[in-house]
Amino acid sequence: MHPIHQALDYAARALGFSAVGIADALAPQGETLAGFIRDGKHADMEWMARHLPARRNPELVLPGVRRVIMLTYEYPRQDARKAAGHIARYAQGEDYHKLLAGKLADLDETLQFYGGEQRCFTDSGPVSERFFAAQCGLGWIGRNGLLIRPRGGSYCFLASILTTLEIPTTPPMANHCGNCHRCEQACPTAALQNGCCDARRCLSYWTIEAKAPAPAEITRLQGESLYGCDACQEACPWNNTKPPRRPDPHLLMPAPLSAATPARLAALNDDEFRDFLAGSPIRRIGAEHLQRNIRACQFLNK
Ligand code: B12
Ligand code: SF4
Ligand code: SF4
Repeated sequence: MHPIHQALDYAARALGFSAVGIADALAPQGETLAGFIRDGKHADMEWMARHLPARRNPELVLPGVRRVIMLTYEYPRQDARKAAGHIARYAQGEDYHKLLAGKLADLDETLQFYGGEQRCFTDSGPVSERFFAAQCGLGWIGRNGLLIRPRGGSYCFLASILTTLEIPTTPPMANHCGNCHRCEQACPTAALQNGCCDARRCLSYWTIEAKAPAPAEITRLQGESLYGCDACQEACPWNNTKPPRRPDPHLLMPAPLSAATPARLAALNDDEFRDFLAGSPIRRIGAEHLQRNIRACQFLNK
């Protein structure tokens, strides 16, 4: 292993990351993302169209960039609210953007020591995180569109560090989906086609990102999704393999949230909502959107 890769790997694992890979920043990304936007599959997330030039050319994000260092960080697999409305596993605990930003800043310092200039992101910038994660062999892109690891499955965050350092790259891995189509079959809204999720049909989009209320065609399929959706991950056999390390306790759901009934959550006014969900990624959707999601959960309204 190259000495910089070795130092990075050591530091990253000490900070709780489960894997590190190194991709060529200028590897051709193909037309998948441009086609996704051209077909309107990004729904009203117009920032995706704005980010397209930078996504396709990381030089616009960091001039002189040579590598994209990709990292995985485990989140919990258990569903802490089983019968009280589903909250996506990634969002059960503290806001991962904040949790990982400090850790990435530490890795940035390590790389500065070797003379590198860096920009760090986790779901927070114009970087094709799944593409680079697959490119450097952290896993493959499954039919649910997510990065799947042979040891660990898909329940992990991806984080990226663009760097000017020219560290040797790590090779991609073969796709192991085979003839399996379980994720497509499990998706309640038929949002998955050809390994890509159409945001216009995805419950994660409608319960988290959408500004407008979901159409009746979607809400009638919403089931128990209060915030996000994990159906295409729950169905994946690779999520039954042993995770590479224990999830960070900061990402576990706090007891008051796991105990809160939908009626209690729906009754929170704006101020109470902000207090109750302080530190949680759920906070950013606001009380009104959560109330809308709760009203649409037929299973909770029986
Ligand atoms: C926009 C977005 C969404 C949107 C749109 C979903 C979508 N279709 O991508 C919505 C809100 C619906 C969403 C939902 C979810 N998301 Co999201 N999302 C993103 C975000 C910000 C951008 C993704 C994007 O650009 N999508 C458009 C597709 C076309 O582009 P792409 O994902 O980069 O895919 C590339 C590769 O697939 C590649 N590719 C595919 N096939 C081929 C073939 C060839 C030959 C080549 C060359 C390339 C190629 O090309 C694409 C372009 O680079 C990323 C963070 C990031 N910056 O990457 C997180 C991210 C993908 N989301 C994440 C998560 C966890 C989720 C949810 C599971 C959350 C939940 N539980 O509710 C769901 C899962 C939905 C699903 N099945 O995809 C994680 C995924 C972690 C993982 N293990 O893969 C990410 C990486 C955030 C993070 N940093 O951890 N998400
Ligand atoms: S997150 Fe839910 S709605 Fe979206 S693609 Fe996966 S299963 Fe379908
Ligand atoms: S459920 Fe099957 S097809 Fe879907 S991502 Fe997992 S292995 Fe691939």
